[in-house]
Amino acid sequence: MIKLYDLAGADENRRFSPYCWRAKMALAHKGLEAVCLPWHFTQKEIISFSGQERVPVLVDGDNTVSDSWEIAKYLEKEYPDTPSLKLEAGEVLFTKYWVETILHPDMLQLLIMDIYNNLVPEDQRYFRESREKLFGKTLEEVAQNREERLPRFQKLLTPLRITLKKQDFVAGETPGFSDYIVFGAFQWARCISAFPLLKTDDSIYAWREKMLALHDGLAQNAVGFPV
Ligand SMILES: N[C@@H](CCC(=O)N[C@@H](CS)C(=O)NCC(=O)O)C(=O)O
Repeated sequence: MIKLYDLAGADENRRFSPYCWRAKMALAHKGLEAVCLPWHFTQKEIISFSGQERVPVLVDGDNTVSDSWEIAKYLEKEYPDTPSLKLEAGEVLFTKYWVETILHPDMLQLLIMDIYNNLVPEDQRYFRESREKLFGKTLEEVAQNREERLPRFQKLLTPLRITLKKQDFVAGETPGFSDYIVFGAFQWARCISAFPLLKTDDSIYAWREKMLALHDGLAQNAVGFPV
């Protein structure tokens, strides 16, 4: 059975990493079963065999693959007879870097206290120290007045919003890895925070509903907040 090391909160069933969600959705897309092992930020030694310190880490027989993008490429190569993640479209890379450099950093600032509040105590210490260093201010300062920053975040989503008015999925008529990349961000929010990021009449909200329902409601059924 494939194993996936998956970031967990103080509640071991709260699995909120956007990158791990990419991998879990990709596995489900291909109909591959995997056991998702809970992992905490500070349990670096548990994944040291992978030669790096982040999750997701996938273990498939003798093969160990870390990094969600490498995992997607690995699954395409090793399981060619399963539904494609449509990685060959060059735009997937654009989606990846847009999400990682624009969407995630903004979202992190909106969610930062919710993330902190849902971690085990050792991870709280680590998260506070590492993220306060990153931002040059306290977590509380980063989180201040988030309601006021929501319109800016909404504006950031405009290209995605228009695209999803014109087509069902980011990848076109059917979902692909680019959908999982974007969805990972929204599922991160949904698993960790009750703060609503999307309005119900938004095309992104409608798309997220479809994504939640995919693969027998894999993401819908995850521990989180139904916002
Ligand atoms: N480029 C990696 C990024 C993975 C990543 O940053 N994972 C986070 C969890 S969301 C992590 O393990 N962080 C460990 C840390 O901050 O120490 C990927 O695409 O998988």
